[in-house]
Amino acid sequence: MKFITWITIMFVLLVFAGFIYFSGASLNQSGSASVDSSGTQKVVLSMQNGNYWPRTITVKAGQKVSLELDNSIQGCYRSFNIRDLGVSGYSASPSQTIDFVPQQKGSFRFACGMGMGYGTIIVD
Ligand SMILES: [Cu+2]
Repeated sequence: MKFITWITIMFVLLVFAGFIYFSGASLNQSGSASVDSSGTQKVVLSMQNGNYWPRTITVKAGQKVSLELDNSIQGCYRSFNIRDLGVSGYSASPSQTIDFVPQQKGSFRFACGMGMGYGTIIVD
């Protein structure tokens, strides 16, 4: 085989390995809230592979959380519940955020209205 063929094969393998590495990394990434000037923790959820993404969000206790469900989220997934924190809301559009102040530290399950979409919120 010609040298140039080997170079091409190596290059393709490298790009492929890089793709696997980075797609894996982004799937494992968990969402942290960004905090605005008023101290509100902003979290944006979207939809990926039939569930919320990111699947794990981390917030601080005692500080307001403003949760946005972006345009990729449809139907029943727009109702958002964290039962153990007493949060139950419906967002008709992304601008209608679900706001709450998590007081209790711990790891809690969040879910849509019927429980098909779910994830974990870590309050610390
Ligand atoms: Cu649902």
